[in-house]
Amino acid sequence: MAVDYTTHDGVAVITLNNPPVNGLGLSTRAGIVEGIERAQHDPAIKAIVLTGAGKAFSGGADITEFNTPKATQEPTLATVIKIVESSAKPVIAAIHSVAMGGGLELALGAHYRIAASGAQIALPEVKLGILPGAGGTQRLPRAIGLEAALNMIVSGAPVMSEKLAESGLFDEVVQGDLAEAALAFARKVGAQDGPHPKVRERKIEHPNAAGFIQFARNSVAAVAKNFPAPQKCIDAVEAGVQKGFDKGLAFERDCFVALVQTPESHALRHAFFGERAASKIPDVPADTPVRDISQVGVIGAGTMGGGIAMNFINAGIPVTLLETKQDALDRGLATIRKNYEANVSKGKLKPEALEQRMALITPTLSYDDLKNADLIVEAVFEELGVKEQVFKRLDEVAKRGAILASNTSTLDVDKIAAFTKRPQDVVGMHFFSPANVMKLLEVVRGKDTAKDVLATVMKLAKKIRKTAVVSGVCDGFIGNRMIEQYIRQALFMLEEGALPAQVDKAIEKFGFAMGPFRMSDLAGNDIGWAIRKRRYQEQPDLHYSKIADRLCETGRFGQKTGGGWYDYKAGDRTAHPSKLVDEMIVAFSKEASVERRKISDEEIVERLVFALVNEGAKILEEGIASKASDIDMVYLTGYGFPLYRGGPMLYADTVGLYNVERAIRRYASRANGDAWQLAPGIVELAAKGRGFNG
Ligand code: 3H9
Repeated sequence: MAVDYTTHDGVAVITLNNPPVNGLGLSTRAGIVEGIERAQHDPAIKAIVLTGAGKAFSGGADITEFNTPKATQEPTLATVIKIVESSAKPVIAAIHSVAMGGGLELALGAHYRIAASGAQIALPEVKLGILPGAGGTQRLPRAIGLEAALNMIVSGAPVMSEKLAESGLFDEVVQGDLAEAALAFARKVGAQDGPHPKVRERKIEHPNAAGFIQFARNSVAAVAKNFPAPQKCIDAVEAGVQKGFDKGLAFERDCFVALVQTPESHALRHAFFGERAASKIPDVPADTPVRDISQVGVIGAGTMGGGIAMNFINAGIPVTLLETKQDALDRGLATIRKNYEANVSKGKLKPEALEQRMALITPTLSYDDLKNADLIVEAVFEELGVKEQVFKRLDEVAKRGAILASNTSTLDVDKIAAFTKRPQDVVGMHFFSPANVMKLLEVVRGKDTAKDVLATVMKLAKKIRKTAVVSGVCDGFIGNRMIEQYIRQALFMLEEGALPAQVDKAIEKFGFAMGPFRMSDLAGNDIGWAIRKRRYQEQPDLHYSKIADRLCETGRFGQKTGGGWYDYKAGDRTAHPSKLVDEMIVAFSKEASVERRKISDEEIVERLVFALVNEGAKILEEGIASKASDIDMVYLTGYGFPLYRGGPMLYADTVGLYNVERAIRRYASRANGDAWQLAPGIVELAAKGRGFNG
C-alpha cells in the first residue's frame, strides 16, 4: 500500500508510504483520496492529518510517470488537491522533512500546515524544465506573497521551514515531536466550526505587482534563451495575479502540458536520473559495505592537489597534505587560503569558517604522517616513473585497508596498482581542474579494484558533492578519450577550410560553453602537443592533422604565452582572431595541397558532436562506461556540453541514430574520412530503431 490510514482518538492520519520519497504516483494519489473519503464517512473523525513516512513528506509528482498514461489517469494530482481542499473536515498537512513540487502543492491544498523545523520546502519543477502544475504558481503567491513565491518558483531552490515560519505558509513550525504536535493541532481545529481556510481564497497583495513581475522577467532573460520554463513560471504567476485563481490555474495547466513535452525538459529529467544512476554500478550491490573515511591524505599541494584537498575540507574531513619541499607546501597552503579568502569576500563563506577550514589541514613533508589516513589521493606529476615511486612508498606507510587513489588523467591505473602489493585497494579518482569547483569525478576502476573500494568512493563523492561516474581503464578514460576525437575533427576542419573563430562560434552557438580552440588556448596548447607526440610513438598510423603542431612550434601555447589560436592582450582573456594564425592555416592547407572549401556551421557541429557520439558508442561496447547516461553525465558536468541537450548520447537519440549513422558514413567517405571508424553499436541500434537510452 502506498498510503496508510490510522485513527487516533478522533483524528485520521493519512500517511504517504511510497518509498523512497513518497512520489505522488497513481497509487499514492488514489490512496489519499480513499483516505479522505473514509474519514468523511466516519462520524468519529473530526480532523485529518496528512503526513509522510520515511525521508520525505513528499518529493512531488512521480517523475517516472511523466509522458505516460498514468500521469493523466484520475485521480490526477489536481483532482486530489481539489478533494483535499473541499473536505468538510479540516485537513492538516504535517511536514516532517522534504515537501517539494507536487508535495508542497498538496500541502497547499490542505486547510492548515505545520512543519518540523529543518524541513526543506521547494517548488523545484523549473529544474526539470517544467513549472509547478498542480496549483503551485497560484497558491504559493497567495500563501507567502508574490516576491518570495516567485523567487522560489523561478529558482527552484529549497528553503528551510523555519525561514518560512512567519511567511503565512505554516500555522506552526515545530521544534519537538511533529506527530504529537499535528494530532494536538488537529484536535484543536477539529473542534472548531468550518468552513476551514483555503489558500486559494487569499488575495495576492503587492504595491507594484506588474513592476516586480517585469523585474523577475529581466532576471531570467539570460537563462530563458535556452530554457523555456522560467518565463512560463512567471507567465503563470502573472495570469493568477491578473485574472484570478481559476483562470491562473487553467493557464498553469496548459503551460505544464506544453513544457513536459519539450526537449529541454526531457534533457533535464535525463540529467536528474542520470546523476542518480551514475552512482549505481551494475555488479556492485547497493548494500555493499563501505569503508570508513574520516581522515584523508593528499599528495601534492599544486593546483590539483590543493583543489582536491579543499573538497574534503569543505565536507569537514581532515586532510594531511604532503609535499616534498617546504616552499611548495607553503605555496600550496597559501593558494588554498587565497581561494577561501575569495569565497569570504564574495559572501559565500563566513569569515570564521575560513580558519576552521584551514585548521583541518595538517601540512607535512613526511610520508609517515599518512599512516592514519583512510584514503590517500595522489596528485603528483603525470609520469609513470613518478607514480611508481609514490605508490611504492604508499604501500609501505599506508595502513591496511586504506584506499590508494591516483588522480591520473592519462596513465594506466592497472600499472599503477601493480606498484603495490594491494591492487584491490587502488582506484583512480580523476578530478577536473579547478578541482574544488568542477562537479565531475571520474572514478577509474582497475581490474583488481575491490567492490567495497568502489562503493566507498562513490559514497564519498556524494559527500563532497561531486557527480561521480565510473570508467574502466583505457587511454583518456571516458571524457578525454572522447574529446580527442572531437579535437581531431576540429583540426581537420581547419585544414579543409575553416578558421578557429568559425569553429568555436558554431559549436558555442550549439551550446557548448567554449569551443575547442578557445578551450585549448585556455588549457595550454602544449598539453595536447605532448599527448600527440606520445600518440605518434604509440600509434604511428593514426592520422592527425599536423596543423596544431605547427602552431606549437611557434611557441603559441595559448593564453599563458599571450597567443595561441587567438591573440590576447596582456591581462585580458578575450580571444581576438589572429591574422597571423589564420594565414598560417591557409598556408598549411596550400602546402598540403588541400583545396580549401567553405565549411558550413552545420557540418562543424555534426563532425564535432558525432565524433563524441561515435567514440562514446565504442566506450559503451567495450564496457568502459556501463550506460549511456554515464557518458552524458561526464559531458554535462565536466566538458561544458549544453545541459538543455542532455549530453552527447541523448542528443544522438534526439537526432535519431539512423541519421547519425548516415552522417558518419558520409563524412567517412570524404577527405580525412579515415578518422571515422563507425561504431558497430550505432549501426545495430539504428537497425532496431532504438537509441542509446532505449
Ligand atoms: C512535480 O511535482 C510536478 C507537479 O508540480 C505537477 C504534477 C502534475 N519522482 O535524490 P535522491 C527518486 S515534478 C520519482 O537520491 P535524496 C530518485 O530518482 C517533481 N522519483 O534522494 C532516487 O531513485 P533511485 C518535483 C524520484 O534523499 C530516489 O528517489 N520534485 C523523485 O538525496 C532517491 O532520490 C522534484 O523535482 C520524484 N519526484 O533527495 C524533487 N524524487 O534510488 C526531486 C526522487 O532509484 N527530488 N526520486 O536512484 C529531489 O530533489 C530529491 O530526490 C529529494 C531527496 C530532495 C526529494
